Amino acid sequence: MTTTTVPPETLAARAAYILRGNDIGELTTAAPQLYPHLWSWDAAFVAIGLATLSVPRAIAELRTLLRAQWRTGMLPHIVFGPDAGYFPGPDVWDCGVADTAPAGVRTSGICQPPVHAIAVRRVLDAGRRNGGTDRDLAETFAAETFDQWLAWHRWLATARDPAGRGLLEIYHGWESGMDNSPRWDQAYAAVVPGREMPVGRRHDLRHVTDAGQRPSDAEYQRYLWLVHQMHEARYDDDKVRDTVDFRMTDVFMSAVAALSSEVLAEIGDEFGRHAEAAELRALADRFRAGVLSTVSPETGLARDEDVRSGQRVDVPTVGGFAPLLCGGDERVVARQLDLLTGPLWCGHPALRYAVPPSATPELAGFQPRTYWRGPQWPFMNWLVWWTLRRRGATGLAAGIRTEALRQLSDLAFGEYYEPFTGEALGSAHQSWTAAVALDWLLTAD
Ligand code: 9WN
Repeated sequence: MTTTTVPPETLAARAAYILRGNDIGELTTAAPQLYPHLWSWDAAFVAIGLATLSVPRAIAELRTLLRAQWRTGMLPHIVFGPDAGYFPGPDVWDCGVADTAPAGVRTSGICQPPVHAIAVRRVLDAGRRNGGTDRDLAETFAAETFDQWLAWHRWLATARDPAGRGLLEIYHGWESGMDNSPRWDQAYAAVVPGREMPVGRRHDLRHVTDAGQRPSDAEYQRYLWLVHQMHEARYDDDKVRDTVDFRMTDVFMSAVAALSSEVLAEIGDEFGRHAEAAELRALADRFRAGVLSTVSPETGLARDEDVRSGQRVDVPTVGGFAPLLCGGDERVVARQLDLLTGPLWCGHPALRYAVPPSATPELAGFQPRTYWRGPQWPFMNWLVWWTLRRRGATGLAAGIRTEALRQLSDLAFGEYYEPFTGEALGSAHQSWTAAVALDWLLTAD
């Protein structure tokens, strides 16, 4: 059945064309102009989309990310390609000051949510479905790289959850992938740059139709100050934790870690890595318990915490749906499903498409055109769809898929969308947007 206003084959062909166009060899840029490099969690979704076209190419994308793995196990949030057009670029990050940075590749010094095991699962499934060489390549890839993904999860569990609370800490809003979400406003308000930061070097504002779609210069002052502080600490995990002015637990990242640890455990079992699979399941339990411990009895949403003050953040953003991703308590999940479909979220009467906005339209300070302060993000729709299906909520998942594809039928493949009008915003031809469309349209299960 056609679920879009353009034929699905047109949408798929266009999405494939965009991914191909953003492919610069060993990496697919997150977007052609705004983001001319590889971003960690984008690369996972990109690989999921690429797997529908070419299993070897999907594997190559993930291998590029893995080549940039730090000796600690961290997967960096950016792997820089040859293009100079992004700020802050490799000169600002200057990761050579760190003892543990990888050799021969330029990266940033922070991380992003660990969605990668889902990509490995999807690539493996695609290879097995196709059979022949694709199966061999995908199985070899999963077996060969298992230890690297495991190292990544172990690093998160130790460096980012030092007290074993089941809640991952982040030291920059960029690490959440939801850079200027209202989730972080309180924390950023307390970040006072010690000197003027070079925001004049920003490239991003040249690539959007109006500056209001991006974070402000005042926000960038703080973003750059935190990078400066991490650089001063030589990106040493312990030193960064003790010195940086932003130290938050991130419930959404913790839920992603629980989900991915569970997925990686399944892969481990398939390849006879039973001890490691058990370790990963224990991690999944730990992160799940951590996320559930933050759920507000009043709102039903999970809450981040300022580690220094112990203060919880009661701001209704999509991050609060962390328990939907990781599960663990049927009553909490049932309440979240009601919330998600209700009038504050996907069922809000003014939404053009019934997919989750990045913040509820009822939030004071909701901004429908600004980045993580209101717009809907297609990759997020895919992640919610995938986890809902995994948890058996197939009807609801199908509804999200239908609405998300309708939203993409303008063929712009926007970075994010204005929730009331459906206008594509931010970058056009965003890779992970094209990738999730391909997966929805070309993968049968
Ligand atoms: C900073 C690439 C990335 C995404 C993030 C999104 C945005 C970068 C930026 O773009 O962040 O990392 O410059 O705004 O917030 O989720 O991975 O698409």
